[in-house]
Amino acid sequence: MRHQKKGATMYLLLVFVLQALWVSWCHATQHYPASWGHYDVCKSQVYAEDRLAWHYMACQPEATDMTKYLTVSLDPPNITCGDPPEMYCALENPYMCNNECDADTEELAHPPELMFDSEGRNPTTFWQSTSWKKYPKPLQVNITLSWNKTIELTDDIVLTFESGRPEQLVLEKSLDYGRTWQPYQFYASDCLDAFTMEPKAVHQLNPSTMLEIICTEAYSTGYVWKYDKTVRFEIKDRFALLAGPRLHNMASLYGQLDTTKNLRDFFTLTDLRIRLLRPATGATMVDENNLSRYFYAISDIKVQGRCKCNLHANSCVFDKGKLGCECEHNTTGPDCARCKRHYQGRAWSMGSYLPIPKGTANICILNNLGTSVRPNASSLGAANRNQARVCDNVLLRCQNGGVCHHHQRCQCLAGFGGILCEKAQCQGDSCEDLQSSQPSLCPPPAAQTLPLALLSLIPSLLATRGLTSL
Ligand SMILES: *[C@@H]1O[C@H](CO)[C@@H](O)[C@H](O)[C@H]1NC(C)=O
Ligand SMILES: *[C@@H]1O[C@H](CO)[C@@H](O)[C@H](O)[C@H]1NC(C)=O
Ligand SMILES: *[C@@H]1O[C@H](CO)[C@@H](O)[C@H](O)[C@H]1NC(C)=O
Ligand SMILES: *[C@@H]1O[C@H](CO)[C@@H](O)[C@H](O)[C@H]1NC(C)=O
Ligand SMILES: *[C@@H]1O[C@H](CO)[C@@H](O)[C@H](O)[C@H]1NC(C)=O
Ligand SMILES: *[C@@H]1O[C@H](CO)[C@@H](O)[C@H](O)[C@H]1NC(C)=O
Ligand SMILES: [Ca+2]
Repeated sequence: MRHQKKGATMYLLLVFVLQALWVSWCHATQHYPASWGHYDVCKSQVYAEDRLAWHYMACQPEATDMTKYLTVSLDPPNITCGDPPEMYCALENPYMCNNECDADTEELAHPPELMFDSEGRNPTTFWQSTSWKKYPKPLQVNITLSWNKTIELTDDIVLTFESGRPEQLVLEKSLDYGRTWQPYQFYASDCLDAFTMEPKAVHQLNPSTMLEIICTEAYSTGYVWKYDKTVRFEIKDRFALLAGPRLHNMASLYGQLDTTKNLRDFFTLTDLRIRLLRPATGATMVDENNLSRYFYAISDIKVQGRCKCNLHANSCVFDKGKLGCECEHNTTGPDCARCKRHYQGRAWSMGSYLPIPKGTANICILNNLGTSVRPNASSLGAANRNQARVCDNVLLRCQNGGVCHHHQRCQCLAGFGGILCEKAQCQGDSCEDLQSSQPSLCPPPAAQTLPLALLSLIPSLLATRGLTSL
């Protein structure tokens, strides 16, 4: 008996320790949701009916630091300081002029590459523009970052300024390799004055307005710049609108990503552009006698993301200066956005995040028309056009995680029905449960912060064990 009691205490302790470890692990991974789910494997071998078979899953490359793979260009091209050499003064003190820029001296040059080198060095390294010599003509600079590949953002974009943060700037993005541009976010010390927009913050948005383009005054405020030098584009706060404050309900976000093209596109881009429109001036009046106080300097740009491979690849390689997905599931193309030749037995579709946690691969299948009739692209297109499309995985998607098959029917997840899986097959309270309860391995945030809640888990765990061995 004594022995058993000791065993029970040890067991309780072990459970407690394991729980604590598990909770802190969940806590850590939720703070850094770098790997957004369990989509790291594209296929695995399984035994089915006594033989080995491949099992395919949705997969995506790991999120990583995307600044290693970009090319940067400046407009105007000669806007970098140091040619000819120039002395700069501090914004807050026109008599403190010890910042020299000289493009021909390595220690005094400030080329664009210094926005992407690894920080942690002291003093910091930074790109710097010429000063506002031509005031009142605007001092405007475009910094364009190009990947020549569609990528998906997974974390906040963070710009760190060495100078004061600009009074006006716009972050723009392109989805078509720089042909067209859309604003991502406006930043100003006075949004109404600069862009005739009401100032807003991301936390004022809700799930139905989460893709709204806003103007924020949170990153341009006058004199506090010495202490906070960053300008952010808040990706995670937008995710949180769907996935909850600690991103604990990623299933909800995945469900929306699967079914809503706009949402996927919002976080997708090929190029980013930082349009610097007006430098920090500190005071309301620009000191025309000392324009060496006004310039832009950026020490670091952070862009975390991954190659967009349409859930058909778990790796993306950088080869000869070019990013490309290593496509699986018999797909091909830089984004795995096509079926391979001879694998066009059904229309291509992207993989699906649902059901959690492995998703659906939606692989391309062999042409099932006989080998004598090799269908070419146009014949396939015609065949598809002749049939009425019930669903389409790109445009008209099945709802609630359903998967479109042959454009003819939606295969719904358990608990949903209807042509587009739009109907929840449940009644009353259980219906709410089905739609809102998402399988999550991690305890809700409340349980993470309350050790009492944790302790209350243990008796129930012990009770189950009690049945078997105590
Ligand atoms: C940059 O080049 C343009 C012409 O391409 C010229 O008008 C301008 O003065 C130059 N600016 C500087 C700072 O050299
Ligand atoms: C203005 O800038 C020059 C350098 O361009 C500097 O020598 C001078 O001290 C600055 N301050 C004032 C008040 O002129
Ligand atoms: C910067 O880019 C915008 C479009 O995104 C363009 O209208 C503008 O002419 C570019 N150049 C400068 C110097 O602002
Ligand atoms: C972008 O990638 C394509 C191949 O996908 C290549 O042909 C083109 O030269 C690249 N463009 C640049 C500017 O690197
Ligand atoms: C294409 O798919 C088939 C299964 O449909 C698989 O056996 C084959 O290995 C795949 N080919 C490639 C190159 O992935
Ligand atoms: C494609 O196939 C159709 C019939 O299946 C044929 O009429 C057409 O000429 C083919 N096109 C090409 C480019 O091979
Ligand atoms: Ca740097």
